[in-house]
Amino acid sequence: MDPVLHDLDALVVGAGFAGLYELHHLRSLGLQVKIYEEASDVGGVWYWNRYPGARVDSVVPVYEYQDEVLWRDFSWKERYPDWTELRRYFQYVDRKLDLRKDIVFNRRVVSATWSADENRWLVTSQDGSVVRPRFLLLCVGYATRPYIPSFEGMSNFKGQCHHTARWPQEGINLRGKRVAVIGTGASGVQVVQDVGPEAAQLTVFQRTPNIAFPMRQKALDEETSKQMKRKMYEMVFRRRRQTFGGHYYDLYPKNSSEATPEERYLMFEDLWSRCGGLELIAGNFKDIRRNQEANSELYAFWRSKVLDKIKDREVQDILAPKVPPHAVGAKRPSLEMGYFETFNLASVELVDLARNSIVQFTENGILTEDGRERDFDVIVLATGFHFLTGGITAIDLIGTDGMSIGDKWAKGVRTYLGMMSCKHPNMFFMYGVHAPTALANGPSCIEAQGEWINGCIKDMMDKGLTRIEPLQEAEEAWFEQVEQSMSEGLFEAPTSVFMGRNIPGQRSEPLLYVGGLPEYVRSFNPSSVSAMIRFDNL
Ligand code: N01
Repeated sequence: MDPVLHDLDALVVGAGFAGLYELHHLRSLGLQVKIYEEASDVGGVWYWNRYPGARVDSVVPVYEYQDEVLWRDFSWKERYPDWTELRRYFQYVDRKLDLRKDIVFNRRVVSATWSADENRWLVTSQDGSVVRPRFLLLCVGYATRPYIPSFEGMSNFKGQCHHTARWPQEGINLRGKRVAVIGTGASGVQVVQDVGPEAAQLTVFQRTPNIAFPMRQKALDEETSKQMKRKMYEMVFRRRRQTFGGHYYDLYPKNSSEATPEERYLMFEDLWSRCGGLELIAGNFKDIRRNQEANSELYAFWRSKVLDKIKDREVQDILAPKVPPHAVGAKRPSLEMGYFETFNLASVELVDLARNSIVQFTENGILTEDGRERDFDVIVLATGFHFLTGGITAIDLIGTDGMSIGDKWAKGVRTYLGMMSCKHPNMFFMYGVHAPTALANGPSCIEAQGEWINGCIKDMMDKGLTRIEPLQEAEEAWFEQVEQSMSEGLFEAPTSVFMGRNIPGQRSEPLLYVGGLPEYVRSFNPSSVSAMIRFDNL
């Protein structure tokens, strides 16, 4: 055990956007804080996700901290930065705020038990070390624990097989290789469009078509960056808290039902050609995720655009079928740069798993239902994550009732504001379950939550309070809001990650608050907070 860490005020788990924010801000409140990070460097998802083509789908400067000290002298090279740029940014933040001295890398937290005697968490790591912080902050992200389906014969495959979020840090040269990609979510789309042109053969195994929007990437030169900083940065940072998705643009303040078909078409066309990106959904009519008719029109519009990009009729039907796989926005839309055109290359093949499923992995590749075995050098598993809860339930977090959070949530996930759990005092989590998370820009959501959490901690310190914990009624009341927000929208999808349906056998239930960031932040209102939370001075 490290004796210096014995009486830590706060332990933060994870050194991504949320963890670094908490380290910096809690330190400035005078707390003794450390981060434990499983990886060997800062960056969180941007440490782990370094697969070919990995990049963020929020634009500069939305996807960065609002602190001027951090943006004044840092310039991005592209509107949508890739993983190398994001790593450069995290290194910059680390240096600028002198964070590293309080981060222990290569340390994975495995369990934590609340000690009622000490009013502290006893936190154990994989290396056997124990630390006893007053506060425990789980900044583990929402797409942390890779989901790897159990295909028969996986261990027989003699080539390389990697999940996108566990891509070898040294990279893999895929030029001239025979590559398979399983999964066509955001990660799969990015791998396909990046690897397609250089692989000798690329086979894409698709289960559900991806209603991907054009990214409209642009390079940023030094002069443009300077202008943006001078003219819009501060306004954008203020604006992001006011918008549904934490971006600078917002839903159009009119229902599609009040617009004529022509007006709707022109709106879609404008968003498509001028903006692209997530604005196609998050800048669209305010009821686009609620109105089936307008949503179907948007799908038909999207399909007509995408069909123009794909040459082969059969491939068109698989990538952009006439019948929508689900409503537009029921899953988080991915952004693409040449994804659909990649399938026009002679070396790229698409397998529709809905008609021809994977039977097993073999020594040399993959055997499908039609009896065909394809040989591969590398298989890429772009199969997603134990979304929203997986990073937290991976830690054995034992509450005051002796029950782990995993066992509690197995009966139905309950949280308070997506930040606290009853029976888990002095424990906070960020950018995860029951918050706007997957529908909101990361830094916008994290900074809003961080302000609230740090306010609670400061208040406790100022008043000499020892313990904070939400009441069970508070959790039930928040769950009702989560459930209601989702029931109002078109979120039905057979394998919805927002409902936990992407993992076979997992309970299907609302895991995301989809009421938008401003509504979410309004729920932090101090009068409801004091009524719903128990503070103790033991
Ligand atoms: O994961 P996903 P992801 N057999 O769960 C398929 C963020 N992100 O890593 O749709 C065959 O979306 C599954 O099929 P289906 C972003 O929030 C952001 O791509 O369930 N296929 C799906 O196609 C995103 O939402 C960025 O039918 C199987 C895919 O695997 C989140 O991370 C970049 C299967 C999983 O897609 C996760 O995206 C990357 C099976 N047994 C990620 N099981 C940017 O910022 C699953 N699939 C741009």
